[in-house]
Amino acid sequence: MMATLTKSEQLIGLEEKYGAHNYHPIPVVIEKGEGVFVWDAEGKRYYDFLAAYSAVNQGHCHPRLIKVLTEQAQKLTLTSRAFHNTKLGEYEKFITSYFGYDKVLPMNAGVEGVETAIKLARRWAYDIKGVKENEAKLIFADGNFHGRTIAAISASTDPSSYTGFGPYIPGYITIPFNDLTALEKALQDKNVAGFIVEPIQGEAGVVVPDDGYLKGVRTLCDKYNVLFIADEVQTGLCRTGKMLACDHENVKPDILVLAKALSGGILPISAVLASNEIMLTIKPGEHGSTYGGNPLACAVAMEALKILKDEKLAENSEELGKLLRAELNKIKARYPDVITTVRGKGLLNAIVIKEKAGKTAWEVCLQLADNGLLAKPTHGDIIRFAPPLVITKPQLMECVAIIEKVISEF
Ligand code: IF1
Repeated sequence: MMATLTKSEQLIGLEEKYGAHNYHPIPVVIEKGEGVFVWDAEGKRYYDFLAAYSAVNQGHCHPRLIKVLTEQAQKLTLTSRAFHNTKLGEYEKFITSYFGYDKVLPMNAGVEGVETAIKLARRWAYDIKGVKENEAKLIFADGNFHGRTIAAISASTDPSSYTGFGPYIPGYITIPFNDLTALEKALQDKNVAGFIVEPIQGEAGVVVPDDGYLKGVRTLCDKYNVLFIADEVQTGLCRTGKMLACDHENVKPDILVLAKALSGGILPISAVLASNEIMLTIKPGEHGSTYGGNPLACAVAMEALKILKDEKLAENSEELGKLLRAELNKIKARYPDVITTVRGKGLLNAIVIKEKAGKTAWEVCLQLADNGLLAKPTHGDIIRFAPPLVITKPQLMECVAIIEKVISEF
């Protein structure tokens, strides 16, 4: 007699049969989300320690976002940019003054924001810097992750991102992350338009550069008349304990790319912010997207940004991030043969697991799930811990207890 499958098992079976196999998820099927919690199809509750890779900084289904979403959705959702709409101008004014830039170009996915930044940098190089047409170069950091499009994976140094998808976009240079000497050497090439970098490398496993690195990048980009392009898709919007990761060193990138928590996990919204000089190099009809700047996204994004400040999420991220790392280091000290590294900034953190008796970070994550905490490994042995920024101290301590229990049983 075939045992009856649970609802979760049935649903996983449907994905297996009818969906592309482009992911290998932790075997948990989520049905409901609220704040720091999610519930699976059987009603089991978990702490979400991934927050959809920092898209749910405001917490799952934030009531203020759901209210704005449902109100706007009953009025107008999409016009395309063939016409104006009553939310776009209000949003553009709001977000440009929020971050201190002249203009914003609204897109949808984070990678579309990165692609837009690439196009702006090249266009600025030709029209303003005077680089010869089709000669513009872009510098990226080893270990980068900027998304899954051909232009993004052409910059990748991770074979699992680029293998089998060539030929790649020309005019790219990669240099070691956190290495100002290597950057200055690459900047000797007069055709360089910009340096695109994550202020903290997320996918690489929460790699935090030395203090002063971002300031050094800013200084070198000024010295060589090259655009400093910050991909803050994952590090931005209070995740690292400041509004932007660049704020830790008080540096202002020439082009700022935002996404993920710009909608608080409600719908895909990205934004590229820049000066008039840079932004106005793209003329009408030369770039855009069907949903870019749609009124639903504009309404939700304004509310998502207001929540960050109203609920002081940067301060909470800073304070609880310090507490989390202190607690993780205590666990590391007790189990040095399991945890080799603890690193992060704000509530973007990671631990490195030493494989033991054939057990890996994957098994740790399965055990964490069994104990009611969701996390996922990256690059095999690194586990990212990045809960929604609305987490409270008691909730964080409960999660620390779960992590300690699992590590002790490893
Ligand atoms: C997936 C990774 C994280 C990003 C940075 C641009 C993008 C991302 C710094 C593109 C997206 C997501 C993609 C998502 C998982 C997640 C991720 F594991 F893939 F690498 F966060 F580290 N710049 N990161 O982190 O934004 O187009 O996805 O909206 O499953 O691929 P997107």
